Amino acid sequence: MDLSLFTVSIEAFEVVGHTLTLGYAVMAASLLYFILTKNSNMPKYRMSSVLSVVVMVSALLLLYTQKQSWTAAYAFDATAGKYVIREGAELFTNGFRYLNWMIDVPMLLIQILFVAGIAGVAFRKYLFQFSVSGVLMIITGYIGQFYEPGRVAENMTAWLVWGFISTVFFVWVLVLITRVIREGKKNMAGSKAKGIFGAILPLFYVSWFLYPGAYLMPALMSLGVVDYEFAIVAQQLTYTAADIGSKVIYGAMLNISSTILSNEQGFSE
Ligand code: RET
Repeated sequence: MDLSLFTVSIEAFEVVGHTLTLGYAVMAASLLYFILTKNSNMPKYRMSSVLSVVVMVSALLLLYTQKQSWTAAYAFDATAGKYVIREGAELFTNGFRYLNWMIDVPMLLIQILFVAGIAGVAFRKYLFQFSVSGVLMIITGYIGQFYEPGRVAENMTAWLVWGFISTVFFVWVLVLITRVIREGKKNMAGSKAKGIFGAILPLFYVSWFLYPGAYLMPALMSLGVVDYEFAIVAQQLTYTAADIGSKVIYGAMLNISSTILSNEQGFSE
């Protein structure tokens, strides 16, 4: 295997390191935000904040290990003036992310049900469908990423087929979330929370689509459009932006909606 193909410039190495650090710093700060604002909401909405806390802790740990894994995988080569894969060390992998999503994806999908005011049979139905579609989307994508172009076990067909199966479950998630947000807006008729709650839909679409986008990036490298360094930097930047959107901004919008709804129902801390 020609390791010289897998070199990264000093700038690229640092940008990825800084981005991953920013990622876990944001999760740490947001963890405090969700804990400290939980009681501004009526008890019936608080489970949404609790689930944001679960998501923050799990993402914080993941992004921290992701940063450690990045630093451990490369060594500086003074002759070349670049970072090269450190022989004998573990390779940098995105695999841990997928396992983190297995926890976070169902939590993120379920937390909105509390704010949308979905209860009873409908709640149980969404809980079940969100868990099944979310987990299957991640497991199939996890299998696919082992075959990612640029990896030792690279296999374009297997990578695309598993990615496609995962996309089918992703479409199911999108159908469900669109329905939940529509029902939530109906339940918020006449409330000031409706606007911000409704704005979650475009945020959701943009931030969740970034994940399959990042999955596809190594293909650009295989096709010769970009090099290894560009693909890996773009992928980590995309994942970080997606993580901040889908976990932190999403959670904050749910929290603000809950606080407005609580105040309108006469609740004060
Ligand atoms: C994969 C594989 C390729 C096809 C598709 C994917 C979708 C991933 C998504 C992940 C969302 C993750 C979130 C994590 C938050 O913690 C698995 C990359 C469609 C949508 C929101």
